[in-house]
Amino acid sequence: MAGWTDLGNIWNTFKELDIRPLAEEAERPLVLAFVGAASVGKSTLIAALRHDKRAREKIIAPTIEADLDAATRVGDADLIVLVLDATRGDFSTEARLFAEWSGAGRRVVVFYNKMDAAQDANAIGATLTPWSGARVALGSALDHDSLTSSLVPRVMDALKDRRLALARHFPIFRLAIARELINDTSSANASYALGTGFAEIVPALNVPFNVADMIVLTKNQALMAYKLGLALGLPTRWQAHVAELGGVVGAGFLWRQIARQIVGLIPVWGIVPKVAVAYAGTYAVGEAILYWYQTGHKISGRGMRELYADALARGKQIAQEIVTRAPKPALPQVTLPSLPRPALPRLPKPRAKSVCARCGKKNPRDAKFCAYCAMELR
Ligand SMILES: Nc1nc2c(ncn2[C@@H]2O[C@H](COP(=O)(O)OP(=O)(O)OP(=O)(O)O)[C@@H](O)[C@H]2O)c(=O)[nH]1
Ligand SMILES: [Mg+2]
Repeated sequence: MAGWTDLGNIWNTFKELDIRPLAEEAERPLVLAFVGAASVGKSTLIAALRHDKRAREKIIAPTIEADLDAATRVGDADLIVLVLDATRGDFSTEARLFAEWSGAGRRVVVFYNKMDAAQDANAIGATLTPWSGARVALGSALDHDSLTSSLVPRVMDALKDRRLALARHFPIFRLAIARELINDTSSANASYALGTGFAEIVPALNVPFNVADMIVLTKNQALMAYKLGLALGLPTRWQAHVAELGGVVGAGFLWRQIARQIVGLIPVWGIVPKVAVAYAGTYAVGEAILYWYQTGHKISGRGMRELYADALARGKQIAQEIVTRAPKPALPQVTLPSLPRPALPRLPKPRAKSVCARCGKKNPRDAKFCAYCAMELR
């Protein structure tokens, strides 16, 4: 059972979570097939999928490359990317294949490559008819930005149910999918905080949640951190995530630090700050992990403060939006200071900490692994 001092520490929460289904989903094979005429840019595009991988990371991206006359090689690939050369005009073979695949219920994204070399946008417009209703992207396999803005979102949309595997095996999708995970979890936590009613303040922690809130919000955060690690290509063992990300997000003080900036406003604003803190605390954890991924470094103290400020600004805005949208619950017509203190369990005295033999950092006494370096604690 986690003690008060552990509340909000996402790394200690792992012991209680069943993360196997997530790991299995992220590892389940996902095959992308690239089909197109000779020299259309298939190999270049497949190579571009590795963009954004970590230095020295070995990626095994399961792909199939097939010419138009070998299109049956797509087998049962999860997604077919039909690659067209935007500088050419006759796509009748491609149109026939597309119709076949659509009829068979296959997932297909059509990609006009070599847009950098295409002269005539009108001519391209005239070739769009066969793909009506399909996901169509235009860009250049030589230009990552064009892929990020066109192909990446359409493939993500086609493979919504396979996000973790897609990001894990094809690094070009990682940042976009990580952002989606962060936004989804932050919003889910904000909605949860809204649903649990008026703000209460946990005395010692000084955060506007009760114990049950803290446990649920922190679990969601822990799951998000784990999913992010999976999406960003970390090993599936959660201890490996603690080792890489433990120091990155700190040992659970995020709620408190976010809350400290806002908690005094609760009597004035009612429910909004609580929802904003739920959003911002989660968002800041996610962004700190992304910062680590992009730079290989833990975010600096100053960077973290900027991140909080940004997270909080977003949190307030989103909180206002969802509070306005939500059906109005019958909230008590009293302001907080006049409410009786909720009957919370008494805080136990801070317990002795166990010191990590490897890094010397202190951990809660009942922790089994060091939150900073994942060393097993005795
Ligand atoms: N201008 C431009 N050239 C590209 C683009 N994508 C690929 N190319 C070039 O097109 C040529 C063929 O690219 P590949 O990736 O080998 O094409 P492929 O479809 O794999 O070719 P095959 O496997 O031989 O059928 C290479 O010279 C690439 O550099 C693009 O977006 N713009
Ligand atoms: Mg090739």
